[in-house]
Amino acid sequence: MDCPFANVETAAGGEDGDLPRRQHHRGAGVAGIGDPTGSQRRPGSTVACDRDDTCERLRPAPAIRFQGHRMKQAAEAGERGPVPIVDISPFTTGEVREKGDVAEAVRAACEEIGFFVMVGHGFPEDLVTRIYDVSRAFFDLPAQEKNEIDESGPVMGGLMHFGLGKEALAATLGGETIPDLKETLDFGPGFFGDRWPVRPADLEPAWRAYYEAMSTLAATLRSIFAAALGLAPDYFEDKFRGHLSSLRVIDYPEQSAPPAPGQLRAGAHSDYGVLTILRTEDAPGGLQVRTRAGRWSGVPHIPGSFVVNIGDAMMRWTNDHWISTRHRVVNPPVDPARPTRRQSIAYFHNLPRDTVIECLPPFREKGVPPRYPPITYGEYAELRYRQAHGNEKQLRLGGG
Ligand SMILES: O=C(O)CCC(=O)C(=O)O
Repeated sequence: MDCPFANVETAAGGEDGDLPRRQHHRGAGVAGIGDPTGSQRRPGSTVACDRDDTCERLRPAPAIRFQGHRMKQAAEAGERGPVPIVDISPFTTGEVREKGDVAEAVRAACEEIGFFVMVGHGFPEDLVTRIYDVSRAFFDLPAQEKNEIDESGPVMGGLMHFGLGKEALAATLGGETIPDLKETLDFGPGFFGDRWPVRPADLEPAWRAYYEAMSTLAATLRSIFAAALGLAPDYFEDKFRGHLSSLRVIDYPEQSAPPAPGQLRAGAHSDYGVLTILRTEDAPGGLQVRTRAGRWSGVPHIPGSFVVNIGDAMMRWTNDHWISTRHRVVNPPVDPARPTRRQSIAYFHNLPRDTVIECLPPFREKGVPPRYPPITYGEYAELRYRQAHGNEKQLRLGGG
């Protein structure tokens, strides 16, 4: 709960996330958790999950491909699942018109669901394997050794370790919720943490290499966002100089005992920052998003892809035109024969402390005040942190 990176906003209260796993266990072929309307879907719109009976597994929307300047829109997304797949490669290699097509696909995704599955990104896969393996090696250490790394500490750019049950993402403005069934490591060059452990020896270099490469990918996304918003390609560049981004690796262990009622791998929340780039793992008990219609839908896992979503700061920046969508990680089904451990890697792209978030030019209307007053990112992050953790806790941001 002390983690400065905790992405908190919305409670699962009153939603089906509160149901214990056994209560929403359904048979194959029937839409699962949190989808009261699922059984009325058009035939072929979903495929029953063959491994995970706590969620419906959606057939992914087709990747957006480009033929000449004509983009094949993933218009079927509504039928096939709400999260579109966007191939961003033409943005770096394509013609002007193709770049525009990518920007348009991203704009539509950000307006409609706030999530997309990004392919064609060019991120080095060996860095993913490296951080995955070395983090797994840490999580496999004896608890006593892991717990020598604290949730916070005096080291700028240090590591933070949150043991199992130490965070409840669905904790909201005042609401207490049951802890998530996960263990995490966090790091940001601009955040205080504890020392890096002696073993695994490659932990710190692997994390720093991944962070650096992710920051480059985030820069590409910034220019896609600028194009999507009709802004100059470098519009966001000075605003992100010295950005306070962070990395988190999350271990969702096997569940040897049934979760408590309402307990999830990660409770429903929205991210409070600007943009999240997530590598998921194809294991039972995965990521779901809450659609505008209030339905929970699985996010497709495409090997080698990243799930991109915008956070509350971006929603505020766009005067609520782009949406920061609630998401959660559900429990795996009870099946002793199948491994269900899952590990994901999240890069949270955030602003520097002094950047002011105020309604972006495309959303300013003459004579109509924006929904939110200008606020620096530092003030905003502090506000959100206190909302989630109480006034006695203080967010320790670096970066000046
Ligand atoms: O592990 C996942 O798939 C999602 C994690 C997440 O939403 C978060 O940590 O904010």
